[in-house]
Amino acid sequence: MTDPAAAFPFRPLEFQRLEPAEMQARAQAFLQDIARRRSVRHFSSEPIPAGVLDACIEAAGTAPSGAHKQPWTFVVVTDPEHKKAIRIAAEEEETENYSGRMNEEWLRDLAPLGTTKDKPFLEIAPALIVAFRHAWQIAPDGSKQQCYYTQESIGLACGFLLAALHHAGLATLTHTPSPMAFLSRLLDRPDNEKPFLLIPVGFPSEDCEVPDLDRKPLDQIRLRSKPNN
Ligand code: IYR
Repeated sequence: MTDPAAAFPFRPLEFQRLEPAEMQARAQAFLQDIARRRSVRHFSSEPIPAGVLDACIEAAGTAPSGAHKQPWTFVVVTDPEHKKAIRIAAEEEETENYSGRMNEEWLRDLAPLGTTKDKPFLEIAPALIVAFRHAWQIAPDGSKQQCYYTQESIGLACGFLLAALHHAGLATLTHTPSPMAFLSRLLDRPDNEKPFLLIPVGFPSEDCEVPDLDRKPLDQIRLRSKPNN
């Protein structure tokens, strides 16, 4: 008799057990750091040191995914002509969005952010990372393979990516100039890859300002379940 599990070996978990005081210190340190991340719309054109984006994308690729399909591709755009083409196409979509596709409530909700159809940051930021979600995958033999929970999976990977980029000292924006089919065309991605998020990355401009927003306090976002009796 063959053991079916033998075909899929396990290996010991590498887990770092910490003292409670160290756990508290690290939890607080991470909170202090990530709380300083803001969506940035005013970048300088200063280039990003070599290797930093690759390490952050590798970190994104450690995210959990449905059936471990890793249904993602991250395209790094630094070429000025590519960035310009993306800006032109994004502004075409945003012109439609701001002049009718978004309703009045949506426009009112955006007012505090100060956004408009104009997206100069798409050309000024030194890099754009475009995250593509794999709706399905093609096996080496050419057959079509299912993927699972792809929205959740790519969302998690993008969360890891934003945290990694911030941790590495970079500013980011989560930008969705929808519909984003133009990104598939301009970046020549196959049919199974759907544009999910456009992330301008770089350093903030000297005079960069961000909206004066507050975050929900812990009491509003963390509830405790009550025992039934
Ligand atoms: N995509 C547009 C509009 C926009 C929509 C939401 I929801 C935002 O949180 C921010 C902007 C734009 O980028 O201007």
